[in-house]
Amino acid sequence: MRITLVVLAVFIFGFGGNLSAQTSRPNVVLIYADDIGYGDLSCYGTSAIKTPHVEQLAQQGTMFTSGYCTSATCTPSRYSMLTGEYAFRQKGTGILSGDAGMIIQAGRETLASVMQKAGYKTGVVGKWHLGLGEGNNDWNKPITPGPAQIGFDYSFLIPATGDRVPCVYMENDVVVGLDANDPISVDYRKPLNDEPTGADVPETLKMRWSHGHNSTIVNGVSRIGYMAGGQKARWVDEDMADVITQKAVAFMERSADQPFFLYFATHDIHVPRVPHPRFAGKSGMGPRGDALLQFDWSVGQILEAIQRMDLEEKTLVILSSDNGPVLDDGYVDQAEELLGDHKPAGPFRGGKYSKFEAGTRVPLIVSWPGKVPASKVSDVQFSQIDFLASLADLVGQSYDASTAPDSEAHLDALLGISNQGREYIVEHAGEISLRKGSWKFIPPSPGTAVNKTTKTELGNSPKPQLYDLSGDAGEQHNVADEHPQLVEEFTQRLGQIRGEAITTRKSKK
Ligand code: NG6
Ligand code: CA
Repeated sequence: MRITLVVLAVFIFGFGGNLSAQTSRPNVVLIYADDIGYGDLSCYGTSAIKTPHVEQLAQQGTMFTSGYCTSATCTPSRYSMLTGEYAFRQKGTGILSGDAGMIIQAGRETLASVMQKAGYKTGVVGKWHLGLGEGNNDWNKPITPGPAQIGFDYSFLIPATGDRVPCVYMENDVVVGLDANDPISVDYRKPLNDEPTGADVPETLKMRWSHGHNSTIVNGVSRIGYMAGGQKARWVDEDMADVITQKAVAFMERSADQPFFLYFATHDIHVPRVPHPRFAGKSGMGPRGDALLQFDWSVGQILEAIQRMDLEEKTLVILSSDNGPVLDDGYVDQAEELLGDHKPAGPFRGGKYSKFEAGTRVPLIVSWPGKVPASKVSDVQFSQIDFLASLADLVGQSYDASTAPDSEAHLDALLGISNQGREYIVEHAGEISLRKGSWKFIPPSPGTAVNKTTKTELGNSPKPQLYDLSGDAGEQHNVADEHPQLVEEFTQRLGQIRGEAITTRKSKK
């Protein structure tokens, strides 16, 4: 009877391929950091901070020097990575508030749905920031659509960001720790009660805000947006890395008998940086450095669990970040004052929000013992937009390319065995810029050159900018005037890439 049911289940639901092929498919663990810059990890050359577990990953695998996220901020980066469509093609894919509806349409093909169709158990743990439900949600009820509608079997989420309300976890569509006697409400326009806010009583806060972040106070830290109720459900920032790391490990343990895909999106090192007392004060660089140590610990826990389950040779681990680094992103945490010689952006210019390289050139490390070369440094151009097509290739799964128009399969590049990557890297920060080989082109863009609050050099200029990264990684010498033909070529190519947007939109109807 049982066997008949299993056979029936295989027949009805399918496993997306033959079973023997599947057993050779590795688990895939995508560790996705928040706001970690190219220069922030010790394997990328900093000596100011030690991140031994990430270093271990780099030693057992390949480390990329030209790995890119698609966007210089979180929501568009994650949207592109999961859908295989550049976020700039769709309105409403900018940084989302905590009560936004889900911006990836239910039922749409995503990196997760591709893996799920291939027979993988799929889970997302950590920062979401892609909206949930239809928006303006009732947080006291199950909220759909959510991750389950775009291919994740399991989810444990920080709904938006650590600095945005609601400051609660969600497990499979439901807030963890709901209490009918203390219902949760959320509002992004006006206070919900007369509790003092961060703006009213900054002197009482655990960590003061520097810009924005002056609304509801949760765990002694004021946030963006207002929330009331849900006292028992509110998270404790100091425990966040422990909580989500444990959930990620538990998901792997539960899923160890079949291939699994885990998207583990850490909160570190986004603001507010409030690491556990085990890490607080340990880096000598203040909370930002301490959060890096905490991130490294999380990575160590994931690697240890894989080892404990004896899955090392059956698991592909990818580590990257959603955008470049920022020091003051809205809280007074001495990130700048205690930086010393450390260069979060490595040799690059700009950072989070920027069109310069540091906006999107991020750490990228890939490991799969026996398959991915160990201790290798690869300079192949690789963008996270290509995870979807490349991993589909890995697991032998077809996908709906019409909704993932920008994802190209570059599996061998991702596995560190080919130097053939994508031709153009599209770097999105308001506008899109292009990198091809040693050239970096930023089209004329309105807007201020430097963000007043974060002090990031944004890369905006009324003139076209062209940099030769081979001798000028720091984008200091604009050679656009000396290469009018290249400027013309890049301008045309940019137009084409933008134009494909219009074609894509039309063809979808
Ligand atoms: C900005 C926030 C910043 C951060 C960012 C999103 C202010 C003043 N600044 O609007 O603190 O939350 O949004 O970061 O509110 S991201 O990594 O999720 O894109
Ligand atoms: Ca981010």
